[in-house]
Amino acid sequence: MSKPQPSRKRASGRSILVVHGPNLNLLGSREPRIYGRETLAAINARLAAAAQARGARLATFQSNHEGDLIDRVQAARAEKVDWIILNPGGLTHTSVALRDALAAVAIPFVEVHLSNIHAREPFRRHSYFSDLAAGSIVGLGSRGYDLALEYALGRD
Ligand code: CA2
Repeated sequence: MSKPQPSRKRASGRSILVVHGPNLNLLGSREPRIYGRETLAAINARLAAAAQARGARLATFQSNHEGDLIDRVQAARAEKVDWIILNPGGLTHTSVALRDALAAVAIPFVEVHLSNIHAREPFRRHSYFSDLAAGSIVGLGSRGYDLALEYALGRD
C-alpha cells in the first residue's frame, strides 16, 4: 500500500490538525514522571502560536471516544487538512478502526507519543499506526509535537 503524498503547499497557508486520543486531557494532572507536567491546553497553545508564526492554520481535537476521533479524522478530508499530527493514546495499541480512518482519508500524518512506548510494557510496543505514518516520534515528551509540527510545515 502506498503512503499518502505530502502537500506541495508552502508552510504558509498549510492546514494542520492535531488529534489527541483518550486520557490525554489528563496531562499535567497525573503521572508527571511518565507524561510530564505540561497540560494539554499549554501544548495546544504553543503549537497554535508556532503555526500562526509560520502563516499556517492549526486546529486541535481531543476525545476519549474512538468514534469521535474517527469522525474528526474523516471530517479533515473535506476540510482539506494537509497534515495530521496524531497521538492516539491507548488506541495506538488497539484500534484498527481509527487506523482505517487514517488510511481512508489519505492525509499524511506524524505519530507522536510522549513516552517511549518501546521501553514500557510489551503491549505498548505495537502500534496500529506506525507503518502508515510518515514517521513516529516517541519518548521526547511534548517536544515531540513541536518536532512533528516543524516537519509538517517544512516538508515540501
Ligand atoms: O506516550 C504516549 O503519548 C501514549 O500515547 C500515552 C497513552 C498510552 O496509552 C500510550 O501507550 C502512550 C496514555 C495517555 C494517558 O495520558 C495520561 C496523562 C496524564 C495522566 C494519566 C494519563
